[in-house]
Formats: sequence, structure tokens, C-alpha cells
Amino acid sequence: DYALRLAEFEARIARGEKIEPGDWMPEEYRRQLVRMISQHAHSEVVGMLPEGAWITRAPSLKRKMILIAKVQDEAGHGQYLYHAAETLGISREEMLEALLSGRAKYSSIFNYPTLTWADIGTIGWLVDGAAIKNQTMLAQCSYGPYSRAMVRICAEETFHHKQGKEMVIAYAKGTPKQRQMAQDAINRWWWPALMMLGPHDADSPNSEVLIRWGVKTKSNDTVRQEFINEHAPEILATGLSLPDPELHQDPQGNWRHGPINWEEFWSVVGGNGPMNKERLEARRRAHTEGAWVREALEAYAAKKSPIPMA
Ligand code: BYC
Repeated sequence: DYALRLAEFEARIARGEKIEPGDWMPEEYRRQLVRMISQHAHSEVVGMLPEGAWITRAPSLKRKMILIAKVQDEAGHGQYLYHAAETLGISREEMLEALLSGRAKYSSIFNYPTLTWADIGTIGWLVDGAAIKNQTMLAQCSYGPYSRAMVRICAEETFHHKQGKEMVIAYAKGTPKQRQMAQDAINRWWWPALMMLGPHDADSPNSEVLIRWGVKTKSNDTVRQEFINEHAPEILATGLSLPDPELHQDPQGNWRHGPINWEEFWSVVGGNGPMNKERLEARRRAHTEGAWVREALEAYAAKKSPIPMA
């Protein structure tokens, strides 16, 4: 019966075993994972847009090649994650429909514009930096396909993080104009990067069950603290500043931040951020313009099929 199965399931998680696609799982575990993994997949795909906008305007061939590789990696991450979600019984079409209709969430961070080239370095350093902290935690998660996807994604994002950091450091040491561009980008991305890691623990309704079942192994605030502790001192060491007058290191060594503007966060999550409409429009356009590719794939599959299709 249910209570027994649940106890077995929880005992497996407590032993550190991975739950695999065919295994028994509570419906709520499945629902939470479909929610999180599909949102994560959408974030990767929508996340290609802010950086993709700068591929044609990269300042050198080297930077252009790096950016193309990074954006292509993000498409690949979306693919692994859609596949991981499919193992839970949801189809790619259902997930895409949820994204394109505006029902599904994706990370708030990608609803901000990329105004200058320095934003590209800053996204690598801060956004990938925040993503890695969250995903290193998720690589330990109890669902096998998600945890394995995270291991590979984190390896690739470590490269994304390093190229961003290298770029921002170069501009911080560059001409006054370059330094000013880097500072402006840090000023605009710092707070959204902190918000990206989710609401404070007290306002995070999903955390309790996710932590209980080993999907999240750390809370939103814990991951945010790890992110700040690594990034605040490194950014300050470049001579750039952070847009938080209350930021300071406490006696325990933790870097403490001032209040986060959660009103802004919920407005972005609710569809009213600076770029929400453009992002969804771009995904809808890509879907419509890609219809012929899906049709061609189906026609090709039908030709190859040993069973004649109607
Ligand atoms: N944006 O109970 P909570 C990347 C929602 S992409 C939007 O704390 P949870 C990259 C949340 O969904 C990496 N919504 O939620 C790609 C929930 O609403 P629902 C993206 C957010 O799930 C390209 C409600 O707020 N990473 O690296 O326990 C270029 C309450 O929150 C956000 C992932 O997707 C947000 N930021 O914790 C460069 C990681 N935060 O769904 C880089 C996977 C919260 O109940 N996701 N909400 O209606 C997670 O780890 C968790 O879902 C979160 C939130 C930590 C984000």
C-alpha cells in the first residue's frame, strides 16, 4: 500500500540511491521534477537569446567563436533537460506548448536586456556563476537522469564562467571606457543574479518537499550565500564595485547583502520584466519558422518506418 511504498522510497533516498525512470515514486515527486526540469530546460533555451543577440557584434574572432560555442552549449543543455523531463512521462510537445502559451516559467534572469558587449562577460561570470552553484547542488539530487545531466552541464558551464570572468577582468584593467562598460554591466546584473536563485527560504513554498526528497540538497538562501561569498570578493578585487551599499563581510566570513527587491522579482516572474514579451515572441517565431523542419523529420521517419504509415 501507499504508506509502505512511500517509506521504501524515502529509505532509498536516505541511503543515497538514485531514483530511476521506471521506479515507483510519489505523484508529487514526479510533478515537482517535471516542473523544475522543464523550467530549467526552458531557461536554457530562452537563455540563448540575450547572448545570441551579440554573436554578430562580437569584438574579435576569438570572442565570437567562444560565444557561438557557449550559445550552442545552452541549446545542448536544453536538449538533455527536455530528455530528462520526458523520462517522467511528459512529452516535448506538452512542455513547448506550456512555454509558448506563457504558462510555464523560465528563469527570471533572461528577461533582462543585454545592452552592451560587457553584458556578455558579465552574464558568464555572474549568471553562469549563480547557475553553477545551484546546479552543483542539483548534481547531487535524488533523481538519476537529472543529477547526471547536471554533472555534464556543470562541466560545460565552468568554461562559460571562466570565459566571462576573464573578459570582465580584462575590461576592468582596460581603458576608462572599457572599465565603465564593465561597471555598468555589473551594476545591472548583480541584483538579478541574486534573485535568480529564488525567493528567501521563508517564501519558498516548494523547498520543503524538495529537500525532504533530496531534489534540492541546499536551500535557496544557502546557495545564494555561497554565490556571494565567492563572487563579491573576486569582483571587488578587480577594482570594480558592487551596487549594494550594505554589502559587507560578517565576522564569520560571510558576505552579507542588503535587501533584495522582491517586488521586481515577482513582477519579472509574472511576465512583466523588461524583456518578457520579446523573449516569448522570439521563441514563438522560432517555433513557427521551424515547422518545416519538424514536418521534414516526420516525412523522413515515415519513409524509413518498416510499418507503412497512413
Ligand atoms: N525565475 O518555491 P520556490 C543557465 C518560482 S539556466 C523564475 O523557491 P523552487 C543559463 C518557482 O518556480 C539555469 N521563477 O521554487 C542558460 C516557484 O513557482 P512555481 C536555470 C522562479 O523550485 C543560458 C516560485 O517562484 N537554472 O544556467 O523550490 C545562459 C517559488 O519559488 C525563480 C534552473 O532552472 C526564478 N529565478 O526553487 C546562461 C535551476 N525562482 O513553479 C546560463 C533549476 C523561483 O511553483 N531550478 N521561481 O509556480 C531550481 O533549482 C529551482 O526551481 C529554483 C527555485 C532554485 C530556481
